[in-house]
Amino acid sequence: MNPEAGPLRFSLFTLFPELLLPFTQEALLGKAARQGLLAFDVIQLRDFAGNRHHKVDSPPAGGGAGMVIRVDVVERALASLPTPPDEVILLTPAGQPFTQRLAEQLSERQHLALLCGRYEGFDTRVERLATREVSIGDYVMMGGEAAAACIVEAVGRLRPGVIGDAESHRADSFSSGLLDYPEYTRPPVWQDETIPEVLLGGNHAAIERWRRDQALARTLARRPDLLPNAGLSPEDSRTLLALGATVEQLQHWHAPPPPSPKRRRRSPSSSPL
Ligand code: 6GU
Repeated sequence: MNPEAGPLRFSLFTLFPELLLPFTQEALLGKAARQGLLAFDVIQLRDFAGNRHHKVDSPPAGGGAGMVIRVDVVERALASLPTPPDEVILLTPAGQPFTQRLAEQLSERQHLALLCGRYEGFDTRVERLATREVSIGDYVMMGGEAAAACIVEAVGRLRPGVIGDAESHRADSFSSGLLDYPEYTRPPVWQDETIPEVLLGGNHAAIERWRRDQALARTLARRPDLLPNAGLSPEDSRTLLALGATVEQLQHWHAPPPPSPKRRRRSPSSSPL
């Protein structure tokens, strides 16, 4: 990526700016903003209510509980940006799952707008103002702010210079598609648990192989669903067999992943929604 392109800008639209400000001001994201690597605007949706009471919501058409955020408010809020963003991301549990792959794609953009809902949600016509809808997992939260914080954290750290070399190396280790290997530091013995000999021996090739094997063992035990996309080498396969994986499982993990629903061709008989 071209660092001349300037900072990655996040425009975060919310009814609760105080929830998001710390993520944009503290720790590594705050430092990156001060260095000009990232830029944040936290924008109060209420400022675009267009009425004296700053009211952004109305009861749902057709009746029912709760309140719904008006589409015209969101339209005016987005129109207030000096330039149109590359993406307008609507945060909703009904969105596409947020993954490391999507984080990588978003980190290549220059300007991302994120829309955080509250209450019963947005008028569905807000979808027409969005380039995509994103969910951070299969559970329901009371608003999109925590999801926006997750996205800013995962995307921001992928921009050059935002995290140090050490962490950047670890990032590669997750991007490998496996869970991370375990780390140890002083003291050498704690509650009868010692640091593995290999880590104290200074044989860097042996340490590298041990870490790969640990990553494979943890992924096999905790998240076997990640293995089909992990790009396993023949040596990895031997390790997994030794760890108790079956030949059938290995064949499954080496099979090319199924086509994504978007790319699969619709058969003439399959009916649309
Ligand atoms: Cl993006 N918003 C809300 N309210 N709940 C969620 C979510 C988003 N992603 C998972 N659960």
